[in-house]
Amino acid sequence: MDGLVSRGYFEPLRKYIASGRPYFGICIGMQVLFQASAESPAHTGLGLIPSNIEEFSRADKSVPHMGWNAVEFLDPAHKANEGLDESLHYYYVHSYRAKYDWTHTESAQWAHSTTQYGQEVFVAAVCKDNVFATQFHPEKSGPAGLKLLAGWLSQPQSGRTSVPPTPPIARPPKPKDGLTKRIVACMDVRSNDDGDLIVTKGDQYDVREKAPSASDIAVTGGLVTRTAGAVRNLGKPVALAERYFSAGADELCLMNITSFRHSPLLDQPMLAVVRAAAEEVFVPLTIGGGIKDTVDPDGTPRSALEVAGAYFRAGADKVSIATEAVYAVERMRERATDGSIGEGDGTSAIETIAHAYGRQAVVVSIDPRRVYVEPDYDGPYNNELVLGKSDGTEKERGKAWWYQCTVKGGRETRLLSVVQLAKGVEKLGAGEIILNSIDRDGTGLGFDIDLIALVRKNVRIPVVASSGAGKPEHFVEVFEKTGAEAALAAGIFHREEVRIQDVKYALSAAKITVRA
Ligand code: 1PR
Repeated sequence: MDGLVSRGYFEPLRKYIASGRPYFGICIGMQVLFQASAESPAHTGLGLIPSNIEEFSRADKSVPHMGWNAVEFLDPAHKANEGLDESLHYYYVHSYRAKYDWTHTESAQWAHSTTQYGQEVFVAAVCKDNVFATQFHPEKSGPAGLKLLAGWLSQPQSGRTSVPPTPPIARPPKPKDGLTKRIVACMDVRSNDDGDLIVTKGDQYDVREKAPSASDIAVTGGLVTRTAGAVRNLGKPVALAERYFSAGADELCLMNITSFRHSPLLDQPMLAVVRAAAEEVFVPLTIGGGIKDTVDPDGTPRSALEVAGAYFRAGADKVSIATEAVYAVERMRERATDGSIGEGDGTSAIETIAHAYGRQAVVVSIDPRRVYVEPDYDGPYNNELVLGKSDGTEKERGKAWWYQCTVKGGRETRLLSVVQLAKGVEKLGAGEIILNSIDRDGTGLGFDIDLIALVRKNVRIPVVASSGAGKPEHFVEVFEKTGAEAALAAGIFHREEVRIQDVKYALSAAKITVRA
């Protein structure tokens, strides 16, 4: 609303809509049609729909509502249902919603369809005369969303203004929670030894081949030396992103894994990758690595917010922060004098980006490692000890463990546990956690169920389980045992050992809702 008012668009937009010309609002573009929002009580909306936007209750679910959910038509015979399909899923990402109150006739008449999340039924789309708007993102809803947009764009002007011919009847919807579990394909991107950007994949974060190839043997001054193996090359990032989109991935991640080195914004090659991927991929795209304050080669300082902004404008939907998130929680804990988790000071990357773009746009990627101790250990983090069954080395069998956070892609450990980090970033304003495991990464042994269950029960934001997937059954296991909202894999998809559809068949067979 600030943007609309300061640019002088508020009144022209109201007049435009009143003139009967077509309006298609998406997400916040639907919410501005209402009177006001709890997200920013000091602002007023366009006020066309006489009710307010409120926050989801966290009592029974993770907030933001993030993922693919169904719609239900309020008037099944409605002409404008064309293009929307009750049997398909659409992508939602929001913490605030318009509650569907069918007893409030004036606003309920705007409601075109509803969606259920947890116990709450909210407005999925509004439609009246020339105005159509959706809470979900059609531009990120794969073929289903593109069909809706194409249908709306090809409607004749006369068709739009005459729909609906009579006001729809306000009536209670049938409650139906259609939120699916999400399958995420992740691409770790870095330059190979020739300087080309490639998708690589590590074993416990080591991305170099074990056996050096002929090209890794260097001859200097008659002395033959063997350097480390070549960086594993699993393909080109944009080509792989297109492949996963077509194969039915619900989301994609691109991680710049060498960003712990200097990562200027000027001529950042990852920006071009994101731009090219976003032109072909119509599901949410997360970009991670190097979301931090930086300095361009000409000396221009760039804030993390500017870096994130450049990725959003290039087509990313979410940015993922790892190293800076650890530092921010450490600073927050240092500021607290009473041993509590502490408070943010508004300056961290998580806070500044969440403030500008909303918490749903900020993901924190966590890289924890198991630390084995004796089962009767009584030191720091003993309240987070897991007494599970270790699949580690002989030395680790029969021991207990806790999970320690790392930075710079696992190169440095910090005095922070995974639970402290997860709770800290949630408080700072992160909207989602990608939970990796250095121990499981690339092993194919399955997700670290203990780790994911531990974090899941300590935060109320969505958790993406990551690292270790080796077969479709591992996805069934992680969803059944941990309550994670999404599961991510890399190696098995890159090497084409498992297809995304194989994972979805296994989940459907186990009665876990997925997007077809
Ligand atoms: O610290 O904010 O610049 O972010 C750096 C990002 O790069 C972090 O998200 C970090 O996890 C990632 N990263 C850094 N080094 C590596 C590495 O592999 N050497 N990749 C790395 C981490 C983990 C996942 C992987 C899953 C699934 N890779 O991205 O996709 O473990 O793999 P699997 O299914 O094959 O087991 P910053």
